[in-house]
Amino acid sequence: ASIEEAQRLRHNKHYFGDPDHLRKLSVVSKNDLRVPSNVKFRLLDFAFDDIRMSDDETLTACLRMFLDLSLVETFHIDFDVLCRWLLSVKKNYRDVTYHNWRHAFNVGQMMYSILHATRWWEYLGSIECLALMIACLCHDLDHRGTNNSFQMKIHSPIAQLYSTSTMEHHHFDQCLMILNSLQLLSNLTPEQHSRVIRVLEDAILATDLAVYFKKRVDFFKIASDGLNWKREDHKESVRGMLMTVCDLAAITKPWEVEKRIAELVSAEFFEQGDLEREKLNVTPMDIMDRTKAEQLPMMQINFIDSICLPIYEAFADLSDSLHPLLDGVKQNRTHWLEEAQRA
Ligand code: 5BB
Ligand code: ZN
Repeated sequence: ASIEEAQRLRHNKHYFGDPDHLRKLSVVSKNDLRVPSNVKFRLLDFAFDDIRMSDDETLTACLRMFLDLSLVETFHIDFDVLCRWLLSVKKNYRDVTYHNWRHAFNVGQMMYSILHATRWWEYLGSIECLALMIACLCHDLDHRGTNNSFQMKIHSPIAQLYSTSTMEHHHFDQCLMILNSLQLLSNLTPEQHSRVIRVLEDAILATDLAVYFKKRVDFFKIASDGLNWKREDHKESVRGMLMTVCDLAAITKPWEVEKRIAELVSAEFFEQGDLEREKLNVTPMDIMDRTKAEQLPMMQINFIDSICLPIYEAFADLSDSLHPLLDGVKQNRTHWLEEAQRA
């Protein structure tokens, strides 16, 4: 790339993609013969694991998912723009221990595989599916590896802007900025565009666990009384809960994967705990206190019982195809129990 081009790119706040890199991705033409099929990366597999994939492969996998859901076609999304947008999204994740691009990518893959397995994309509608896929890839943008209460404690400007769902509002802001600067949705009608943004906002805000606790009561009622796909309030509830299901899906994975990811979650919590001790002179809560690392198995069991089992159970009731997720949670519970007893 020429020096001018490099400078131009550096001055564009939200596009950080290396142009050669982009070219490599976008040689993939409209008929998409060069985007590996979903079979190659096992993208439809609930047990999907990204560990052996390169960063480039995660990006082409995203292209594959968007193509496969017919989103590129349906919304006349320019292929080069989609490539640039994906590069920008990836670049706007920080290199933190857990809440990084790989986490976002895994959440997107989980949404894609659930939409397929359940065939719910037919009921949800294409606008909603587009919004959900964008939401998954963007839902933790610019995460700093610290939670909402930490933003409050350090009086971060974001916490002054948003007193509840602090980081989630910020992730949504970042998402909008990148969407707008890359013009990903420029070929949508104004009505489609505003609908995508509405659904997107709900979906990203739904990834705040506090919101999940508030909204899950209604969802459990819908799941037990019967979901009616004609009702907008039912669909809205399902979309929010789907975001949580995808966000927490590490807990459904084969034990080796779950073990590895739980270590990452734990390490990031400990890093916040260290900051709280060193910079704020406060005693961190147990989950963030590395002197209490031996409690991890019991914490995971508590996490499974109070947060995960209820929601994966409700989804297994809504669709038989989602039973494997519930089975995965139960298997991991058994493993964590063994670990707890070993100690
Ligand atoms: C979660 C809610 N929090 C405010 C207090 C702690 N709890 S918890 O007791 O259910 C808990 C969850 C305790 C420890 C945990 O991990 C220790 C390594 C977890 C936990 N959370 N375990 C996991 O495997 C995963 Br995945 C998660 C989710 C981490 C992301 C936190 C942000 C959630 C957004 C939906
Ligand atoms: Zn997340």
